[in-house]
Amino acid sequence: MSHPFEDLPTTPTSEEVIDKAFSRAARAGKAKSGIEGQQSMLQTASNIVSDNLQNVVTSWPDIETLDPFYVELADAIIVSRTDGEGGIDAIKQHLSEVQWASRKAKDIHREYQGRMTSDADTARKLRKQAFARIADVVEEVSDDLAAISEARDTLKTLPDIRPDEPTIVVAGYPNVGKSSFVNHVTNARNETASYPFTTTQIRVGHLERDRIRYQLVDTPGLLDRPEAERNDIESQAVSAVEHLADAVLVFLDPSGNCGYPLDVQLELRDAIEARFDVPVLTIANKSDLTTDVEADHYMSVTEADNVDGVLAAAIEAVGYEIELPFDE
Ligand SMILES: Nc1nc2c(ncn2[C@@H]2O[C@H](COP(=O)(O)OP(=O)(O)OP(=O)(O)O)[C@@H](O)[C@H]2O)c(=O)[nH]1
Ligand SMILES: [Mg+2]
Repeated sequence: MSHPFEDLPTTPTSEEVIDKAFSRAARAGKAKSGIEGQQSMLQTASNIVSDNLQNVVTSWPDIETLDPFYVELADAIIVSRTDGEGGIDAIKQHLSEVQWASRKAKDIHREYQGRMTSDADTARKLRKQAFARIADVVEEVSDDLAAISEARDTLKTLPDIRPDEPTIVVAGYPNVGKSSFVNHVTNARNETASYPFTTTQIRVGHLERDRIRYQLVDTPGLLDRPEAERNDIESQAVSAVEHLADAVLVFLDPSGNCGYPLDVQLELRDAIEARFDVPVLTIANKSDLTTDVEADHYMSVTEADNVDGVLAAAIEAVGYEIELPFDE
């Protein structure tokens, strides 16, 4: 189980990078004396700074090669966490600043080492000068490191969503029975992962049919009201979900017990049908109360009536075919 941001290591602060570099340098300096001691200190400090900053950059997945679902979702999440500033492009920029600082630390080393050859006193002075410049360079990217660190902490908490797995998205107004359905058919309340997404979370459950793993995505707070009521971030999250969905189930509650009149529920269904390029099935839930609406399928989750039928229809709509290696 993993998503592309799961293994991102902690991002160090600029102070941590500087402290580590200079304390290691002090140790390295003690092992030698005179000019050599000073040179060894500079080399150690420069290496530690350069390597640590480089690690920050290389630990990030290559954004260009990520599945568009993750790019879009990460973008929305990072923007939402930084008051509308940033997004994936900002992270790329921060990473390239850190990359610059990593190279700069090496350059400073190169620039000074040739000059630290006359006598120990001069070497010491130059080494101190070089340390100050290295510290300045790291300081200069402290905001970049902080932004990367924040993005990393947020992205790590993404639920494990597999863009490549056949996916059924469950949509519909609040209280129509979406979660009841997902919990019923995935039979795994514990497996559902949530993402705290502004007011919203994406929940994921899994089930297996004919040895194919299907992903069920419940979208409370997202695909549960008119598009006009969504803010930018939520709209972007919907775009992310568009990349993900292989079929969409729009749940209706014709009883109106959910608290929303049927006509607005049908409008939402029409909007989703217009927006998604994959099969969209209309599912009338709470058939134990009423079935007074036109729909593709009727069920009652609480009475366990035709829930499996709806699931089978969804799987059929996904139409996923596994390619067997021995098929001719
Ligand atoms: N009578 C009846 N009630 C149902 C049925 N399915 C779900 N409910 C009830 O409807 C209420 C809402 O169900 P949820 O599954 O939480 O609805 P939801 O769509 O996930 O709601 P949000 O998470 O708020 O978007 C609960 O009290 C369920 O017990 C059904 O088939 N018949
Ligand atoms: Mg729910």
